[in-house]
Amino acid sequence: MADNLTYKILKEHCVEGRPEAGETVGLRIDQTLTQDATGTVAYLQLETMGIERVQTDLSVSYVDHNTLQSGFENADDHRYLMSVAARYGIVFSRPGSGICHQVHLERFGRPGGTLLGSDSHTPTAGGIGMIAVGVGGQDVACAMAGLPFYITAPRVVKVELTGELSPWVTAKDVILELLRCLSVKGGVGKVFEYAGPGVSTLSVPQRATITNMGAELGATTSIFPSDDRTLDWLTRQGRAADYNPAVADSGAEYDDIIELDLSKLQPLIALPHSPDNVVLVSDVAGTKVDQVCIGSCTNSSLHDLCTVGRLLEGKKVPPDVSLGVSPGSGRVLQVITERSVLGAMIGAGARLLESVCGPCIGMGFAPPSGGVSLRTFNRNFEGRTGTADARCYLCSPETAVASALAGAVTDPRELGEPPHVEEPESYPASENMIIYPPEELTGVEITRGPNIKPIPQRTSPGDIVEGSVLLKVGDNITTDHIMPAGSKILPLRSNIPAISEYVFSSVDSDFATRAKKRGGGFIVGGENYGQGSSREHAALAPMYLGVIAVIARSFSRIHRSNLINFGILPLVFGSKEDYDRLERDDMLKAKDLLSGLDVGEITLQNVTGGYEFVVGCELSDREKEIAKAGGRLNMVKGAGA
Ligand code: MIC
Ligand code: SF4
Repeated sequence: MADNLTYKILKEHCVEGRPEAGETVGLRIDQTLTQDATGTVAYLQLETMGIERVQTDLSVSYVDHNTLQSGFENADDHRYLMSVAARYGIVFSRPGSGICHQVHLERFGRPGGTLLGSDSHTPTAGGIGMIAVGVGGQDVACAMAGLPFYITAPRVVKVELTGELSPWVTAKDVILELLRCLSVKGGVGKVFEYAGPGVSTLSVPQRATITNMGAELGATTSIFPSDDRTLDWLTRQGRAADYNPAVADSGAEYDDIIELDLSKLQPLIALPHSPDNVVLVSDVAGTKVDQVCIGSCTNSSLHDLCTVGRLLEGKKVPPDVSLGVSPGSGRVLQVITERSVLGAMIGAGARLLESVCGPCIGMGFAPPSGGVSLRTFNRNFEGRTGTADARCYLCSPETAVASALAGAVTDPRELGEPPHVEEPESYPASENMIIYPPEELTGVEITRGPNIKPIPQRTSPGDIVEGSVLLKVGDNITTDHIMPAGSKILPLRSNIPAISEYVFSSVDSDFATRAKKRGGGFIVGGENYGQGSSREHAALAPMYLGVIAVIARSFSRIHRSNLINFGILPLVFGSKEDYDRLERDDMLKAKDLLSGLDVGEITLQNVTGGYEFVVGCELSDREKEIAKAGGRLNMVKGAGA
């Protein structure tokens, strides 16, 4: 049978189950990545698994999310992560080395391989032909321990690219167009596989921008074939030996096909507060901007930053616009310094930020009250910038620069001829930022600071559970709503009791107090509950507060598995009416929970409302076992291969 690229890689890595859409399959994972904000909890779990050394071909621990070090907490986390890496044979990428996805693309990703990362933008590596999936830290810890990664085999959508991008239209506009057409729920259960004659017109960094933001579609992952352009780019990174042609069989079959003519696209922009709220840049031209940010794992490649530098050369950003630039990696920063691109940026009035996530995750550079922030990033959820009432827009670096210079949203086509930017023949190695583990691992001490607390655990649920509805929310609730990030909360990622005080704090400041007072209860949500980040804190912290189940109309993939992994049941409403009539504070009771888990349906009694309703609980056999054990950690302790 002629396989598409996705299923070729899945079949090569399948160790359990049948690789057919809808079936649960166990995959061998070649590489893993973690970042500091999800990594500490992932490694605390790895430590309980009783392994001597990681079982993957390569595992990398990055520090890129929280490098503010406004107190001892982050510095201690970094030291812990560095010592765990040395202890278990993991490569450590020091703070300043760059954003995990950009660095992984440059240095480690391999076409045709599998990568599992505790960050939702792990699919960036699909830009060089990897099956790269974002998951919670526990799944990554299990993969490092040599256990298979279980996933529902996806449906594959072929995105047939034809034509070529017009001047000033970019890869960002390609993915914004898909978001405009398909929405933030459009990719659930799917892999987007790019194909067609348009592929060879896109460079690796452009492909990576597209696969990165496939996460915003809710997709399992996105992938491009690897070809001569991939080989050329890897060669410049000094990694020609890692090249491997990864392509679909000719005549490969797909579940669906989307046709996209690149030449028809125009510059696009996502309006507040969702990445799929997309319109033409020209539709909102003239909107005054207060701040412009260039960077993030979506748009901080060398090509992007050189383009920005060339556009800023000899120009001045007006005093009422604050322009910030964060290069994607230390390597990118080094080249833009050597090529005088940085000088052009500084001369124009840009502020240089560290080569980390920074403003993207609300770590500094927050906009002013009610301010408009234009970002080349991938998420513009309400409050994520760190300023509750800011209005955040997402666009390409080209649109961002045109707008920064004009002080208002501007179509980049007004800038005349686009600059031509050449990739360097070879990138500098700058190995000092990457620390390889010692040959001999025994005797390495793990260093733990006082803010690093053990992971709380849940016990198995009984047959009867009861509790009240602690909170009722609407559609598309993000993990940023459930467990906000930012400079105040991020330092608490290694301390679940402390971070749990902030659960839903931006939605309902009394949530944690109410949950604790009532000894837990239920959360009620609408469609696509838990979209966005892979942070398992959005499950772990509610679990710590006693949340028994989330009853929603539908769930995002990563958050649903995180809930199951930490012993919270993801229950699905049978109808919109059932969702509508349930109210906050209603008392709910389930009498047949365990048998209900087996049949996939649980009857809930609304004691306050005086009626019963049935919720779905469709779990795979493996997930049922996890739910009955009260979470996966109870099952995998000491289970390392
Ligand atoms: C994000 O973009 O929201 C993050 C921060 O990178 C998260 C991970 C986290 O919360 O630590 C993600 O995308 O998974
Ligand atoms: Fe970092 Fe932002 Fe990318 Fe998340 S989306 S990995 S916070 S740069």
